[in-house]
Amino acid sequence: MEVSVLQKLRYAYQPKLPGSLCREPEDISVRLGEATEAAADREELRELFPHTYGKPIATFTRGRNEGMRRQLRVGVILSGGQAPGGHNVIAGLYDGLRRGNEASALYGFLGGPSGLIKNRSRLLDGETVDRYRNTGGFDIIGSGRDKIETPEQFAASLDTAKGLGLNAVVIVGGDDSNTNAALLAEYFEERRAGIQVIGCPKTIDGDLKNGYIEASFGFDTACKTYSELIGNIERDANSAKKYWHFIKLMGRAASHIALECALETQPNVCLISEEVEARGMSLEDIVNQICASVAARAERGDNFGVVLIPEGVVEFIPEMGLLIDELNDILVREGDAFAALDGPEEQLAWLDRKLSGPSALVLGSLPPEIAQEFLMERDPHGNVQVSRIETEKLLMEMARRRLSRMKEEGGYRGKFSALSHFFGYEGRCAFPSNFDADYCYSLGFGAFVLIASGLTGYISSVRNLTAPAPEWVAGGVPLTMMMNLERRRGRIKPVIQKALVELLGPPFRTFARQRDAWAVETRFTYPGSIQYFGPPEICDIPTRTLLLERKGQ
Ligand code: FBP
Repeated sequence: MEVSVLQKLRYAYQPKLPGSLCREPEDISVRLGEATEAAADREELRELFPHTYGKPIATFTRGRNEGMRRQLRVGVILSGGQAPGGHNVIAGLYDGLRRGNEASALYGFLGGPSGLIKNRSRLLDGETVDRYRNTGGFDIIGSGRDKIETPEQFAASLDTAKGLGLNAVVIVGGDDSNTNAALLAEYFEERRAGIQVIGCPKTIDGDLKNGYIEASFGFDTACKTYSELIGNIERDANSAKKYWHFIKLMGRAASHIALECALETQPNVCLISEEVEARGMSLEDIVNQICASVAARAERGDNFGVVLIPEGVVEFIPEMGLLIDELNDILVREGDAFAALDGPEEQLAWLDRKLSGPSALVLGSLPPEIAQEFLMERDPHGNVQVSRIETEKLLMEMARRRLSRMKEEGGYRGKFSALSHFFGYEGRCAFPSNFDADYCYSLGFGAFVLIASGLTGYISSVRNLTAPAPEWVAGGVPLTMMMNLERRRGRIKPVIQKALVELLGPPFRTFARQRDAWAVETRFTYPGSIQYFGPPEICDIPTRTLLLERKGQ
């Protein structure tokens, strides 16, 4: 296999671990705190999780732990979208297991949760793991978005785990996948299967966090990759002085990625979906906001700029959110009738009759190619695939129309030439930054310690992340502690709460204080590329979001 020079050098990188894990395995023990409660809906969750509800928070500390030398068999699943650092979770887990006992074994389930359901796995040996250390991607075993949902799928998962003689399953995923981990842990406990389940917080979207999970892995690297690209575009815009760039950024629901990139690059406009919703902003309000910046800059002779758009924004614009909800309902209820229709025109005409008046109006007002994107297949969790809706093109086109009206009315005298971009997949498999490489390795190693200590229904956690790695605090947080009940696809379900951007939180407030100046002046900043080798102040620096959130505590 040919590898790049960087890949070769990254193989040799030894990720840093929290001090509590830098000991002989039998000297790493677990301190358990008080019993915990769920984030909300406590009584209902206590009933739904009678065997795993309310466990104490676990913190690793120095102390004798004979369990750490046990021979273990563990299976690992990478679930959902790729996020830089997944391979290091596996490397940390593998190294932990083998340091504990040379005879321990790690199986990787292929293609996500379906690997467990369908009994498709491979034994991961040292040589294989070495080929993936400190690299991006999930290709060591692949990933998938299937859910373990039906009684048959739970039973099949148990059969697979028993068949392989597993002591534990580790699920690396976002809020939905860790909800699945909680359900699986409860299912195994109820049946006294003796198989533990541990989760790991993954998602570039950054929305799996709370008082105990400071960040999901992959957010750091993805944001730094996008920020580099945005900075490059800003510099190009400032050099040529002739284009407005409309850049959509990944982040299915929350706008953490857009906000972090804005703090890093100081664009002229950055939409924050949570604010759009809180202020009840319509599509027209958003277009007006963008056009106000374009017109103000044109007055200064600056017919160029950069607009950042979180990909999830469409669902937060009240009239679009309503349209999506109605479409979701109709497509679930009358999916077969819809599928039988002959082509886009017929589909739109059929929907026009089914939708409420306001929603039919919104869908009808969209350019047909964009309207079509709202009808694409939902993901297995029932979510509309926002990464496939070209909001950046929609807003660009609407701004163009609005500006030409403003010109006719004498309110705008500039030139508007615009280009659109979507940065998403470019950032999900980058070589993990040192932060993500260290964080993920620690999460994986921590998952091993939780397993060796006999715990189940926990998510591996590493805290105090803005301090140098030796001062990080590692342990486990009970999954039920992060849960509440929510309506999903018409049914009330236990789920892990998604963390949206807090409009009173330090990252948003820092952005809001400066954005009026950015909208008019050229205050771009150019962060450049991720640095893997060099002084810690450039190589190990966490995201601004994390720094501001930790400072604000
Ligand atoms: P996860 O939450 O599963 O980590 O995935 C996040 C994400 O990258 C979103 O930002 C994006 O909307 C989505 O995945 C794209 O999904 P897909 O890879 O299925 O196209």
